[in-house]
Amino acid sequence: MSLVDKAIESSLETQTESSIFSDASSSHVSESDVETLDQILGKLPIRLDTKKTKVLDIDLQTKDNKVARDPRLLRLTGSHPFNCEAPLTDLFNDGFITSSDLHFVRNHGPVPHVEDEGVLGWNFSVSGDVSSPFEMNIGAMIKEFPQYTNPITICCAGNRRKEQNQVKKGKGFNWGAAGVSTSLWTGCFLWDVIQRANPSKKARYLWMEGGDDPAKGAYGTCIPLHMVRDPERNIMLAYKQNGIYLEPDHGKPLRCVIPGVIGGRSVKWLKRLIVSEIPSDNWYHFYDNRVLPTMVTPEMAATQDHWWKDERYAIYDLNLQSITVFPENEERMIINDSTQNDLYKVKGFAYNGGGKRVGRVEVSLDSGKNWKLCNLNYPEDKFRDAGYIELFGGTINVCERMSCLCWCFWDIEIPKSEFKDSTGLVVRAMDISMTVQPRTMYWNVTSMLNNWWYRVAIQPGSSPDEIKFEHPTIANKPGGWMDRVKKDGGDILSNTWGERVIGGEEEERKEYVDEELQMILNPEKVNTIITKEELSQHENDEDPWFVVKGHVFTGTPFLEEHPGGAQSITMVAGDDATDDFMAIHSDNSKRMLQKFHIGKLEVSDDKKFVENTNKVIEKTATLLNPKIWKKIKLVEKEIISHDSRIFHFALEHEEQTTGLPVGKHFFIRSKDSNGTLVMRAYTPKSNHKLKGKLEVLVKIYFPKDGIPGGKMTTILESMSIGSEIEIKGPTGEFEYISNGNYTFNNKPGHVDSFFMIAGGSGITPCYQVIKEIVDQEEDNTKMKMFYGNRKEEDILCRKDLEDFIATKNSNLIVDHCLSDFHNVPKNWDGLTGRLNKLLWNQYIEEQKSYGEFLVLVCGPPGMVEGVKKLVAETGFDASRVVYF
Ligand SMILES: *[C@@H]1O[C@H](CO)[C@@H](O)[C@H](O)[C@H]1NC(C)=O
Ligand SMILES: *[C@@H]1O[C@H](CO)[C@@H](O)[C@H](O)[C@H]1NC(C)=O
Ligand SMILES: *[C@@H]1O[C@H](CO)[C@@H](O)[C@H](O)[C@H]1NC(C)=O
Ligand SMILES: *[C@@H]1O[C@H](CO)[C@@H](O)[C@H](O)[C@H]1NC(C)=O
Ligand SMILES: CC(=O)N[C@H]1CO[C@H](CO)[C@@H](O)[C@@H]1O
Repeated sequence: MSLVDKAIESSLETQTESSIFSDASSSHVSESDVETLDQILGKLPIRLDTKKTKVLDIDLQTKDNKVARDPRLLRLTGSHPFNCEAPLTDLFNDGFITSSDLHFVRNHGPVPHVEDEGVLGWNFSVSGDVSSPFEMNIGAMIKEFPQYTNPITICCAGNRRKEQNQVKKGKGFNWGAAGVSTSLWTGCFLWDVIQRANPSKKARYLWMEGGDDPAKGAYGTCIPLHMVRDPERNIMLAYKQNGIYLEPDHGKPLRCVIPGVIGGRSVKWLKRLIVSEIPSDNWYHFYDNRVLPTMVTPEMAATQDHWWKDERYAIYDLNLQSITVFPENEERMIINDSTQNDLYKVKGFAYNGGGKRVGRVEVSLDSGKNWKLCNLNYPEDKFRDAGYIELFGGTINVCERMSCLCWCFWDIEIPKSEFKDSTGLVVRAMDISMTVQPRTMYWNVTSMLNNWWYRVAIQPGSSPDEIKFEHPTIANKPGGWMDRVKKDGGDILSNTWGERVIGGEEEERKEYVDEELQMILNPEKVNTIITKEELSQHENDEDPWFVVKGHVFTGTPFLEEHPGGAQSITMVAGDDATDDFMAIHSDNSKRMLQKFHIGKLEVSDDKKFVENTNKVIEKTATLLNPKIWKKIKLVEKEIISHDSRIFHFALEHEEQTTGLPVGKHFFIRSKDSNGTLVMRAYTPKSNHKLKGKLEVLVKIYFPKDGIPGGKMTTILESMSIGSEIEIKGPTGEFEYISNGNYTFNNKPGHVDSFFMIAGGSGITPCYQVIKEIVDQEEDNTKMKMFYGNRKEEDILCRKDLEDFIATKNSNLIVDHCLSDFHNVPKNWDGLTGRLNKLLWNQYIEEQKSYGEFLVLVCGPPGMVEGVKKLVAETGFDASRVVYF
């Protein structure tokens, strides 16, 4: 007889006694909705060969490239680290026990990798304020301590955070309402293990540390020791979930499972247990899992450390929560003469912290004036009633405790007619200490433990008989009533949740102002409608139009002047350029767009203007496409000096080249830690003939003296190996062909010599041209470069330049110049100071003696301005200067 059969058999034997908790309401629950214990256990264990998980493409690019995952999971922090929740309805439909595939995941970094064979040998230690510290492995733990299997709900403290972020953005990413899951965990009672080490009487906390390695060192936190001691709390050391070894995302091979407490304390990949008189000193313990007082602003939190060090604001027990699942978001209901008396079953779940039972759940269709009592179903009681059951190598011993450590389900049938004139359905729970969920949000800077009434708004549908439901927010997607109300200028936190109340007292409404949109619109053009037909006729290089935020702009008058060159405009011709435009332009540049506004694009569902990043990747011979953002993966970060790096990226396949003409550049873009898109142009160090790879030389601008660091360089610096960045191009007005032939502003030309002026990391475009000339033996174009840096150690590619000089002899001369007089080395034989008029004139005279020449300039803004001034003052022909 299998374990499951045995479990079911023993459960049937003991099921005759009814639960002491069976209240009147539970008899109203229709049987079809409630899983029996047989059904719950019959689904388990979920066999490996029927699992839906596999290693997904998106993870192949990251350090988690061995971790199988369910594609239904919604990623909340991009591809990596992996933080996810299931779609709310899928989570609910999975039943009382959530399969490990759909269980929410909170990771701070890459997932440690342990093979099945390594599980039993995994060591962990117990030390600190104990008289007998020890280390043991999981195999010994299983043999030497009683083993238990228990259903336990784990919930992230950030569950429903997206709602708080809608009110005001705090710290932390957007969780929907499904950051909660329940599984059967197998392992030992943590106190049994701690007790063996004989903790001191003065010990108050148990620190826990994982074997992972996120940004701030191994994740660690703590839990008050009295909770560990308490059998009603049932804190476990678990090595199995739902009958099989833990999945990597859920802590393989060993984790703490701390019921009734925020999920952040259930440390995964557990390595160390430390008994102490004081709370953990781990970075994550201080700067995570706290609810700071509501008046603490993000700015105060960022600058005043004492808020984080105050143990009073650390959160342990979860708070009371109830969430509606049905009606779903965007669900529709027809209420007419023939349907109005039909019953609709509203359904959801609830949970509470500290083992306290949810005593009642109520819903209201009139904003909380009148409440209806819902049926409540506690599947955990079925385990409680069943006595001892052996399952998965442990004993189910829920019968030994009164605490409620799992979620419960509620439902109520309501005639459809009652939804007709309602503006929304709110739900609230009350626990057995009569604590009730609050009507208003307790906004806090970490946006944790958000548990105000869960409100499903009711909106008119597409016909007079139809209504439509809206949840507050949707994980990982736009939409929901909070978003709508905000755009309508409503106050989400008002008495009516910001809704317009028909026939009611009209609240004062703020005009919703999209400030960025206002900056770019010409008030005289906002009512001119441009059809898509018209727009498509301007998908060309001569008279390019483009779209930003639903409005059409002409790029034609600006083709000449645009600092990024005509190509940065023509590459978005006929397209939606919103993201790119917003990412790169300052408020001043945004205002300049007003002049080029020609009207509003007609609205329809045409998907052409939606994101162009998701197009299918074809195996093209060259990477770059001026219209499509492609993804490339970071494979190596080479540290050149304290602030210079060469980032090595892998192209889409090994035979691919970049397709970047010599002298041109590309854009890379990515989101910063605040989710704002940042985009910058770069020229690579690697050659266009190099296959499968791209090397980008970057000087990192670190934050200093209160000045923030470079936006893009900060992103690049923090990229982990295996993560991706988007690239598009080529762009630029200048292209070097060979033997002195080039094109500039689409016109061909020929030179005998180049005079290059480079500053700092601005060497890269000049470097490209030099390398091309050096590589072609017969190319005798002369090159003179003035290369300015602050200090000698800032000089980039010095060795390469020396090798080039050795190859090309007198055809390449580099004058190094240091601008920081205080740091010129004693034996320095180069120039000092900056490029001045005297030097400029000398260089120009020398160039004239070679014949035709162009000046190529690339450097920091100050240097470029300096050159522009020299050009103007000396009356030099500006059309012969290329600014990269
Ligand atoms: C666990 O500890 C034992 C004894 O110190 C050691 O021999 C063994 O290599 C350790 N196992 C692992 C996987 O590190
Ligand atoms: C009411 O709506 C249902 C569902 O759309 C439809 O089948 C039915 O014919 C409607 N009845 C009346 C009286 O309009
Ligand atoms: C993110 O936003 C905060 C608050 O607006 C700001 O202080 C911080 O500099 C931003 N970070 C980045 C990387 O832009
Ligand atoms: C350079 O351009 C000239 C015309 O300007 C042309 O005759 C010559 O073939 C070109 N050389 C190369 C190598 O492209
Ligand atoms: C401290 C803080 O930032 N509190 C905010 C809480 O949310 C309200 C409602 O939007 C803001 O007005 C407060 O500034």
